[in-house]
Amino acid sequence: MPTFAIAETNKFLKVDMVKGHPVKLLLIHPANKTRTGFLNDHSTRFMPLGLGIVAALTPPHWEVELLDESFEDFTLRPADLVAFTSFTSNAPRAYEIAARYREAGIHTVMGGIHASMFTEEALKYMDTVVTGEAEGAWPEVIADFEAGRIKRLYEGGINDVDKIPHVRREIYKYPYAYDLVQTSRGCPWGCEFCSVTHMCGKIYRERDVEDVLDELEETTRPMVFFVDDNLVNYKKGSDERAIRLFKGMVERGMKKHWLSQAALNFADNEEVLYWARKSGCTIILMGIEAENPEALKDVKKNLNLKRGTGSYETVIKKMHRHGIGILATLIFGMDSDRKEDFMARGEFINKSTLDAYQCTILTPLPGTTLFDRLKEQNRIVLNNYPDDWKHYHFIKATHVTPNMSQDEIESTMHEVWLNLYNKETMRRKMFRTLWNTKSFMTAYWAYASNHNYGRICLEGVPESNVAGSGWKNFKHRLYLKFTDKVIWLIYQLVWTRMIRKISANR
Ligand code: B12
Ligand code: SF4
Repeated sequence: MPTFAIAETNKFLKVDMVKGHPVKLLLIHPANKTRTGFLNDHSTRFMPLGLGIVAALTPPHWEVELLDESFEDFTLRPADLVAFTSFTSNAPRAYEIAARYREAGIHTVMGGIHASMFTEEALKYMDTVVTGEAEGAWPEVIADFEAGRIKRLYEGGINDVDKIPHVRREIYKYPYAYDLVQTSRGCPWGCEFCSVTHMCGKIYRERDVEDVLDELEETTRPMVFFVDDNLVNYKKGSDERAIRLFKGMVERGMKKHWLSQAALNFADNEEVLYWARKSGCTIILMGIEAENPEALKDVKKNLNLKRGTGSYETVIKKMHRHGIGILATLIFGMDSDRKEDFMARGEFINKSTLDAYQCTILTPLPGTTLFDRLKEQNRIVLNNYPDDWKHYHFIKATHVTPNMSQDEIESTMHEVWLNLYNKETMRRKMFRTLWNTKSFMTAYWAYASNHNYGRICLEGVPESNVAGSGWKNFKHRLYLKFTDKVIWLIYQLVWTRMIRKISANR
């Protein structure tokens, strides 16, 4: 008997294991189809790590399948229980798919960041909602479902790191370029625009290094993304822990190229940088946010204020000396920002030795103090929820500032994007990275990151418009065409071959 039929009859009935039917859990990672820039390339499609943990917490008599809409369009497929994870910007799509399953009488569950931050809303569209971490709730959800008494709401809370299981990686049947691994959770800084402190707690919770190394040995891809919010925390002993982790990777002979997220303190200890590079660190994503202290104050980026904006170049230089690149995130649309501040921030990026940059519009994510403040000030303009959540991907202005309208924010941002993500600037940055880091790999990663993010921000803008100011000049045109060919060749040789290899191993 197909499991689909079991589900239809079993919605609130006790699941009868004695009959020996495998029960099927379908995990869904929905994709926001209104913003396809995130989905066009292997390097911007990432495995949903939370669902790998949900799978790991599911008893072995369950069959588990993952449907990732970044790779595959949704089609209604058999399941007894359907579980979603979702960012805010994907929530409307999760609700749309859930409606199809609910119509078919199949029980739907949603967990993850959006469901945790906007629980009342999620409860309207799902049969069950799990807030917080799966580790604290999923075993109970499954037991209750099997017993025919599944509840509407479960609270997973924040758990001891020893409870985190190894991610069940065989569910990732798609050709993801990176394996995602998390070594710590939590952040005490509470920047106004960020949900991490609310979702993951104020205390850094660091996993045991040997356990992380064991999990790393289970990964199959040559590239790893450590998804920690700050790989080297501001906790006593964090440097030593990081060194142990990186040294461990070298000693166990892992040949990985990796990236992660970290703050300015990443460059404090030369030994951390040395072992990071030796273990395969290529680029570090860092929340620079702004070059101007007033803008940092607006969003309570105290971490950078404490160090001072003058420390940026020293940090970059130290990382470069070890061959490590820096992928900076920068925010536009703070309260004090005017058009000239947008342009100045763009110019700062251009002139700085930052290798790659993600320039986004300040966005009030649900559950953040920014959301509460802007809501109270009646400044959120895209607020027809849940539909408007689809615009909360940082590329669209969802609020107004005291100095700028929604249109002004968007058109000025567009100008900044064109200045930074044009072919000429990206090529210049790439050669500069090569010069500064003496690493071909780092230069290529930085270039690829800029290229990808530019494509995401300038989605729909014709290629000729992003060519660069010199596009009309013959010499420049020749130069761009030549470098285009070289980069395409490298892409074919290295990247495409690797993706094919990963696909063949699935
Ligand atoms: C890695 C990461 C990315 C990666 C990969 C994303 C991916 N596919 O997983 C990349 C770089 C692509 C990315 C991009 C973006 N990201 Co991001 N990202 C993260 C980060 C740092 C870690 C996520 C992670 O893997 N954590 C580890 C796993 C284990 O945790 P988890 O997913 O939360 O899962 C746990 C619980 O939530 C729960 N759970 C999760 N799902 C489910 C499902 C069920 C059924 C149950 C029971 C439980 C459950 O249990 C899990 C285990 O405890 C988080 C910050 C953070 N600390 O969470 C931001 C974060 C998720 N990103 C965020 C944002 C805003 C973005 C971007 C919009 C930014 C941008 N414009 O560049 C884009 C959007 C991309 C897109 N495609 O839509 C926000 C999301 C806020 C929100 N309300 O949606 C976060 C929270 C950071 C922040 N600033 O607040 N991101
Ligand atoms: S932006 Fe970074 S430092 Fe600030 S709260 Fe979020 S994770 Fe912590």
